[in-house]
Amino acid sequence: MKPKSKILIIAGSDSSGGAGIQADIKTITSLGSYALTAITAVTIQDTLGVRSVIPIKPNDIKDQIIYSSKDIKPDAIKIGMLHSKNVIKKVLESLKILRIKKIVLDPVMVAKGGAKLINKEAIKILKSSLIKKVDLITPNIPEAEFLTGIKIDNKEDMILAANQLIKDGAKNVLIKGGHLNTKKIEDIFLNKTDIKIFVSKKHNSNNTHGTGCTLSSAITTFFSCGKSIKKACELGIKYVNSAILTNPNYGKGHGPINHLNSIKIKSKFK
Ligand code: PXL
Repeated sequence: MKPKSKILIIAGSDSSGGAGIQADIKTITSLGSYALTAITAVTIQDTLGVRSVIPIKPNDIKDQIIYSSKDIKPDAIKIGMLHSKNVIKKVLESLKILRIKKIVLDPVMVAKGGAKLINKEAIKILKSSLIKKVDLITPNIPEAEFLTGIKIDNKEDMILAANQLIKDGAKNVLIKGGHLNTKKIEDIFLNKTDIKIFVSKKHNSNNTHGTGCTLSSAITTFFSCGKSIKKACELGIKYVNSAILTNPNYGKGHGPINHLNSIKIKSKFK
């Protein structure tokens, strides 16, 4: 089987393999596409938490992006952990040079164990510049609260925050409802003219490390292969839901999900 598309991942490395660029590569590969990478930081961590973060120099991040993409042109880009203002500036410069049409941004802020993966200055520029340059942003509830200043306690607040992000210049927003204390998980997709609430079963599991990275990579893969951004969100959510359900239960803390669960989705995806 040949890869269906080529995706550039700009994100951090997770040594435990469940989140970050490792989750991205596994997701993209298991859904049948090819992954190129630009690593923004190396984290040292296990399922119990992040021990340290080693940043990669902003210029070296830009060089990874440009050098590899000039040779193998990506169909789409997935952006994850961007820890500082200078990293975001270099990513913005790179996007301008590459002119790739399909871009998904997961505004990564905090790891499952609570470690901060971005600083305040960076959040400012992410909000003022980067969200306008991408097709979709996929914040979870704490990230959406941080980006909008809106306290989110229910579905109505999620819709309010998503509308605020559209006003701020985002093209499409998917706010993930997993942090709310509800019976089912409700994720809200919204743009200027459309709203869709995706409802999924909640699996009570401690093994949800890397769900955000996995979801945004799955969405990018479906989007890169010609699905609409809304359909790509629906398929990505299904992929993550089934990855949680079939998690391998590794490690003593927040364990990884199962990236090898793509079989059912694949037949739909043809
Ligand atoms: O899940 C967010 C995330 C993103 N990127 C890296 C991470 C994590 C969480 O641990 O380590 C590199």
